[in-house]
Amino acid sequence: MPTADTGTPIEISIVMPCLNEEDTIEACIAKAQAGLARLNRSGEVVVADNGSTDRSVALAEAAGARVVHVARKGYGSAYRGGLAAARGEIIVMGDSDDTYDFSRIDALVHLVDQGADLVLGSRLKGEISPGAMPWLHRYVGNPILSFTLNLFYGTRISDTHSGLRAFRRAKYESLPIRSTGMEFASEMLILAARAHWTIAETPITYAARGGESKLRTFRDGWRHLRLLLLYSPTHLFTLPGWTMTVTGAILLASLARGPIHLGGVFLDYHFLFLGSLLATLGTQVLTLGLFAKSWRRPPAWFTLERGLVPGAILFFAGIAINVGLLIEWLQYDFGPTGRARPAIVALTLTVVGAQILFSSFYLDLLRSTREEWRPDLDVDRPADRGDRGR
Ligand SMILES: Nc1nc2c(ncn2[C@@H]2O[C@H](COP(=O)(O)OP(=O)(O)OP(=O)(O)O)[C@@H](O)[C@H]2O)c(=O)[nH]1
Ligand SMILES: [Mg+2]
Repeated sequence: MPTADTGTPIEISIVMPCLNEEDTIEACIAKAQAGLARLNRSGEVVVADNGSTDRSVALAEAAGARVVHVARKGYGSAYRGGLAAARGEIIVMGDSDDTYDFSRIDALVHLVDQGADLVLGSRLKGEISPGAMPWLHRYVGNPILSFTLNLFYGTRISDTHSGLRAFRRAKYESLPIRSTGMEFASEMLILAARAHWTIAETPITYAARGGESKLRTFRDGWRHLRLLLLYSPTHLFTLPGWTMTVTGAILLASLARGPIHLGGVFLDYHFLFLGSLLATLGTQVLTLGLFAKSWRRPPAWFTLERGLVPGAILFFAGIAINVGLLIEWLQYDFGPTGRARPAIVALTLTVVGAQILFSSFYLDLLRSTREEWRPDLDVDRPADRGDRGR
């Protein structure tokens, strides 16, 4: 098998992150070398280590791998360092705990050859050996995170947490990945989806790992979820914001004149308060969503006046209702008027209107100070995509 040492261009780099995997690293490298031999392509095995304290590094070197030492801690950092050092045209990445069979990477590589931008080994379409994946990961964590990623980013990936993947190095280098931890795996998929990559899957077998797991279920699960939310202001702010605002507006409009009966259900002040709360909170969340989106690219429809006009209408409508109530009170010679309902509606309109007015100024400031957008984030949203991941 020709390798880097012979001076032959390297066709395939197999990159593995490694943190204290002395029980399995040799087996993984041997399987990777067998996989390259099966493909009959030139290749290298790169092991990315950032702090193993066991014999992993020595064993990896002795087994013929090139060990890359990465200064920064974390799974994502290790991969970023290892991938930056890889020289092959095609990259296959996977864990060094002997859970993935690197001797059978041919299916992944062939799909890259056929034009897929990213190929994922799917454990769910393939086989998961007994004891390889804890119940909590298999039936709770992975399905929830996969469902969320597919929903938010318009992909149809069965196994978003699969660590066995293949792609072209040049394509990978176009992704502005910044994760340092396990959420690296999700960030790669989000950015690939946004960049309209063709994503393919092939069934693989997932074996039980040797050595100790480095995954901390709740900490790492949260890091994935956090990333999924932060990359999608639409799902984090805009959709919940609209839901709250519209529900609040309906409650306020229905209860402004008096209580309502829906069958045997009686709705009164509490639901009016709830309507006020939802409308106020919803508007705040919506404006935060606009700010978040504007950080990347301000909405094309926005002008200061388009924000100020509806804000002023709502604000002054609230003030007008309050002035009306004041006049009524004066007419009652400062006595009780019992007009709490319109007062609640008025206060909501005033708060929501003022929120929109001031947010519009803030948004205009953001817009005028962000003439040059960050090029690494200036990519289309998944909703614009014609071809979704297959
Ligand atoms: N260099 C480096 N490698 C890491 C780090 N964390 C994890 N790894 C490696 O990344 C791979 C994935 O970690 P695992 O502990 O196997 O995580 P997992 O596959 O999600 O969980 P298990 O199902 O328990 O195996 C393994 O090869 C680890 O050795 C790290 O901080 N630095
Ligand atoms: Mg593992």
